[in-house]
Amino acid sequence: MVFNTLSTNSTLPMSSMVDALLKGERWAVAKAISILEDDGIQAREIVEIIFKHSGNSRVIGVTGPAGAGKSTLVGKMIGVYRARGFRVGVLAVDPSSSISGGAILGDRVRMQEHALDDGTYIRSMASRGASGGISFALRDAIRVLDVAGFNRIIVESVGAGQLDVKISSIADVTIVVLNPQTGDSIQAIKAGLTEVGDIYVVNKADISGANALYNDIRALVAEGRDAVAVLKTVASTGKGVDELVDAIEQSLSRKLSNGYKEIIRKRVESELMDIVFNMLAKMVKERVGIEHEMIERVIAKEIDPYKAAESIVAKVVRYE
Ligand SMILES: Nc1nc2c(ncn2[C@@H]2O[C@H](COP(=O)(O)OP(=O)(O)OP(=O)(O)O)[C@@H](O)[C@H]2O)c(=O)[nH]1
Ligand SMILES: [Mg+2]
Repeated sequence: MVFNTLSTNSTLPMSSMVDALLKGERWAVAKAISILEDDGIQAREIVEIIFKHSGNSRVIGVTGPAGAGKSTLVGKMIGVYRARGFRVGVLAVDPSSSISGGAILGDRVRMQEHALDDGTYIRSMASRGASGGISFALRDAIRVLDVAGFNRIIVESVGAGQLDVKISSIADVTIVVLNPQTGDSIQAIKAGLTEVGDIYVVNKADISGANALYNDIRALVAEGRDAVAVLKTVASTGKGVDELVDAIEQSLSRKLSNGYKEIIRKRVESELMDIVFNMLAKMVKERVGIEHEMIERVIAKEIDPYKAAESIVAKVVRYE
């Protein structure tokens, strides 16, 4: 089944693309991620083939409020990592891109000095339409970059509620970027970002208010958590980015030598749970649907919504 053609307008076999992917060829990376975003049968085939080769790269999540300077910072991180001999993949998760392409363009511009470097691959990802949620395509795109030899993979996402939590469950190290300009920085921290970050970055340290924010964050994250770093950067000039990469690498080695198996176990559990929920949701939608009659019965108060849902679920799932 592995040797199907890639698409109707391409005669290239899947095996050639995967061979090229394992050699780190960019066109194959691009093609594979596009197939994943399309979410068809070929997406499953790619994962089936590459999965056993994956797991060699470390994933760095970069999150925080809009405009914090994440993309600028990631651009500078690429430079530091390249200078240290790493190959860097960047996935910019862009939840708004279905509405506007502006953010994607902005990211490209900010990171474009690396666009011609073979050791760097930058890609914006829109959320996957039909099956809901970016996490499936994102996890698999990380695997694609991983097997293509990008040994540091940076995932940028706007800190907007649930997605932050997802990023921290996918990334090995999570960086929360804040800045003194946006008044929502402390709000963001109070809203739960304190639990997800391994490293907090006060970016735009060149503007006033940076020290106060730095002190606030230190006070907030210090409570009850070990090994959390708080750093200041000026992403636009690169100041502090070497130190940030040091902190990331320290955090990675600490995790790898202490409790990493448990992290992986939890990550696999949460991925399986996501896939199972998604499969069940699809089965309900495609095979059963919600019958008109059932809706009428709920409206008529003949049956409560939970009883109605139970009878629908029972049509799909039979307990063994
Ligand atoms: N003064 C100053 N400006 C910065 C710094 N870093 C980034 N900026 C500016 O802040 C603006 C937003 O930067 P981005 O890198 O696009 O921020 P972002 O967090 O990726 O934004 P979204 O992806 O839209 O959430 C840009 O105009 C940058 O030039 C910094 O350290 N100091
Ligand atoms: Mg950005």
